[in-house]
Amino acid sequence: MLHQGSWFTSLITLSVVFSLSSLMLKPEGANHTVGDSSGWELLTNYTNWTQGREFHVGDVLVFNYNKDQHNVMQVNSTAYADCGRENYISLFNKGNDSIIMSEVGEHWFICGMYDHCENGQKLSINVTL
Ligand SMILES: [Cu+2]
Repeated sequence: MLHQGSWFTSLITLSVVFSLSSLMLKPEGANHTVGDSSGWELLTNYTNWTQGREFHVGDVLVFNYNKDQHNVMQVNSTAYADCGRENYISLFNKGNDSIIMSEVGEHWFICGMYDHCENGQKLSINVTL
């Protein structure tokens, strides 16, 4: 006859196993490689690139670029509009930067090198739940 304590132990073990498997089944955020194979550079129109895409909280933006030529500045709407480089929110400059979208709303990115932003190297996306 099974001791009552063992029953509880089995139940707890089962529930732990189920919780772990539901965690593993939880869908992860999507990866979006900015500019696809072109990456983050001067000749891509990033407004076109965002067309037909959905960005959700938990998704990851991947910026691939030559770090001697470009960087990624997360900025506010004003800095996005006038390419202001002084008051950026975050600066990324590794050349292969993964940025997790943790908040709902508009997110703005510019290149802070040379006059790249003025020449159109900027990205604005709307992140939803
Ligand atoms: Cu650039």
